[in-house]
Amino acid sequence: MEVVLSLGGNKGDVEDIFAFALRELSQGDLKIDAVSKFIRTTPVNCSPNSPDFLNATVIGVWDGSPQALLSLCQKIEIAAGRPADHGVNQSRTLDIDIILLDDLIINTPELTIPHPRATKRRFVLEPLAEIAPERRFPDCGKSTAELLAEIII
Ligand code: PH2
Ligand code: MG
Ligand code: MG
Repeated sequence: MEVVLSLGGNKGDVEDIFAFALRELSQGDLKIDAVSKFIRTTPVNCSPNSPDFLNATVIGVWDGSPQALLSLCQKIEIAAGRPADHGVNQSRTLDIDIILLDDLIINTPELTIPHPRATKRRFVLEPLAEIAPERRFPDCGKSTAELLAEIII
């Protein structure tokens, strides 16, 4: 399956943490094909005075189940120092979100794919447009570049 992941963090040495995450994803059997630049972004829907984020996107190939990929991402977040019982949109060392998995649409209590907010988030679409501008989102049928052009702020 072709996987699109979004990496984000705004606590600690996030560049080093992203490098760690990419190594761990590879060792966890994700075959990484492309990694965007790491971009600095303004916090969205976070408490006032939250530090800026570093964001990036990754494209890879995954041969296991969606649930196994989610478990791998969560294991790496915890290894990078993010508590398992973190609050919503709290500052974090590492967040790994699964944005797309082939053209699958998944709605289970654990996993919603495509990621429900990805199509409105510049911090996801901008780095993704660098590595996969033509990639379409199966729920709305639009490409990354089209969705990015629709974002006003
Ligand atoms: N992640 C969030 C909420 N807000 N803002 C930025 N700039 N970058 C993020 O990765 C981010 C966010 C929830 O995971
Ligand atoms: Mg997130
Ligand atoms: Mg997350």
